[in-house]
Amino acid sequence: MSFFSKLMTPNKQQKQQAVEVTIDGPDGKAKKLTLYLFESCPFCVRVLKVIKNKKLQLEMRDTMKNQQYEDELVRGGGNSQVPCLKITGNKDDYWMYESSDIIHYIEKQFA
Ligand SMILES: N[C@@H](CCC(=O)N[C@@H](CS)C(=O)NCC(=O)O)C(=O)O
Repeated sequence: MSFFSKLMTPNKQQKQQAVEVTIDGPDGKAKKLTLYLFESCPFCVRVLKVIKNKKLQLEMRDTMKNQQYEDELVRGGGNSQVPCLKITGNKDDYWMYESSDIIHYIEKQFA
């Protein structure tokens, strides 16, 4: 199993402790998080390490392995750059680019 696959796959203990990744928005409604990424991207690995440390189970979409994910990233976020965190709200989706912004957001939401 590659280092990347290990980061993508929670172990048994982490599965038991895993936090379901929905957060409350300012409107009190849950929001869903989806991470767009691909394996050879070092910025994605930085984000994955934080997700792993926080024991979060996010939906991951590999844009290299699945053209449909690449298309939805470009259509929705306007750019094919990864990592990108999609924050699904009730009305609008927010597409957050930049690994440092994503890490900051996750650290803040799951402190
Ligand atoms: N400053 C960005 C850099 C991200 C970046 O360069 N991602 C590369 C992969 S490692 C990428 O998506 N390149 C393809 C593209 O920009 O369309 C970050 O920290 O997230």
